[in-house]
Amino acid sequence: MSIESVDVIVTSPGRNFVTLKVTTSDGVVGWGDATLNGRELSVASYLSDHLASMLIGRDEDRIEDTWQYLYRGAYWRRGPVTMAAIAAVDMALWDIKAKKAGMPLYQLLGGASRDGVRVYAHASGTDFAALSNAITGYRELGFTAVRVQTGVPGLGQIYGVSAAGPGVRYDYEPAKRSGDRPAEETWDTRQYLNHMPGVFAKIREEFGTDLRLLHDGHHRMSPIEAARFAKDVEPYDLFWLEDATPGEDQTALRLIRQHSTTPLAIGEVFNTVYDYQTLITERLIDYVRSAVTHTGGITAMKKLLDFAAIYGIRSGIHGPTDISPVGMAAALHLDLAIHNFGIQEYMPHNEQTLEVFQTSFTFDKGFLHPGDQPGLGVELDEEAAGAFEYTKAYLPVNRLLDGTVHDW
Ligand code: GCO
Ligand code: MG
Repeated sequence: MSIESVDVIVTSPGRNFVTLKVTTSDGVVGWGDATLNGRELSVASYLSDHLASMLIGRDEDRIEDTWQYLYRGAYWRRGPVTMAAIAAVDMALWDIKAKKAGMPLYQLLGGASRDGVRVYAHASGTDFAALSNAITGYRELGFTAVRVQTGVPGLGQIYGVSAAGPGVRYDYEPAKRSGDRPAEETWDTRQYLNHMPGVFAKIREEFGTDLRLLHDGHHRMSPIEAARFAKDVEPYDLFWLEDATPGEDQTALRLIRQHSTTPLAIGEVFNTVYDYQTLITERLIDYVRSAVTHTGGITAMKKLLDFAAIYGIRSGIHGPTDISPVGMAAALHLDLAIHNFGIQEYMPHNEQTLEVFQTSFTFDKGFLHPGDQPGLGVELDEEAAGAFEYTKAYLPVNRLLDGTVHDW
């Protein structure tokens, strides 16, 4: 048996997705998520213009060999576009292997280590009342963990908060269809640092101490600002503070660790284990945030998480709506199987997306389960996908009050 065809499907059911379809000579189809929010067509071209011809005729069962062939064969190492393309191929081949074995993928990864995958939702609000409503809504749905993001008085639209007012889902994940350039937002870290600890105090006062609270700093603080923030929020027992400071300067986390025991999560913008080497070996983080879709797929993610396990570091796989249901399913199979599972991000996809992707993972009282369909358990409806044309979209650009470009 061999790979007979490789197709790249770009669709936009409310937001852009790139999906790889690999079909074997026996007609077995595997799917892979190749979505890189805001730069989707780069990955689509990498797959269709460069990798597809390399895959035709290869033995679909040789997953590790294919991974090494694509990684080392590129010559140029790493990066989000390359690793998203390799991830899509890897996911599709694992989907095929599990389908041929007649098993859900997690069974090939060692079987279930738990009954379900604890997930966290995104609670946000322009002010505390709206945030409190959102938290209440997610608790009523059974979530035991919520990420909390709120507006900062004096600042307008900022990351993580829906501009559409209370109760409306945060809609920036899909990136903004803002024509030929990104939308711009204004930021001021000092106002944020002075505002947020009081928000956590009010949340703990209103919702008690059981609820797991997560917060995303989204790369916007300097190391010393992040150290202050982590120390200031220590009394509110966060499950994690995410992307407290840009993580590519891995040694910056040493400063935060010197000042606080607030658990730290980093890595959604990383794409190989090498981005984590110091963070993991020096235990500068507590959770690995990469998405299967951006980090070379299931093969690479399993190796990364096994490496992290040696240092007592757990998974916190990235799962916003710009990870497709295929990428989400891949995460859930890994989440169920690995021992050092931490938590899984879960932003439910919109109705249009679920018209295109037929999923079999299920949500029950704050936990997801990937299901027991053979393979990943997600199928793409190509006809439905064809109805949603690609529209260029950008993630926003942030500027400080004086106009300096800043991390968003
Ligand atoms: C998260 C991420 C997202 C990113 C988005 C970019 O924690 O889910 O920070 O909110 O901004 O994935 O495409
Ligand atoms: Mg994040």
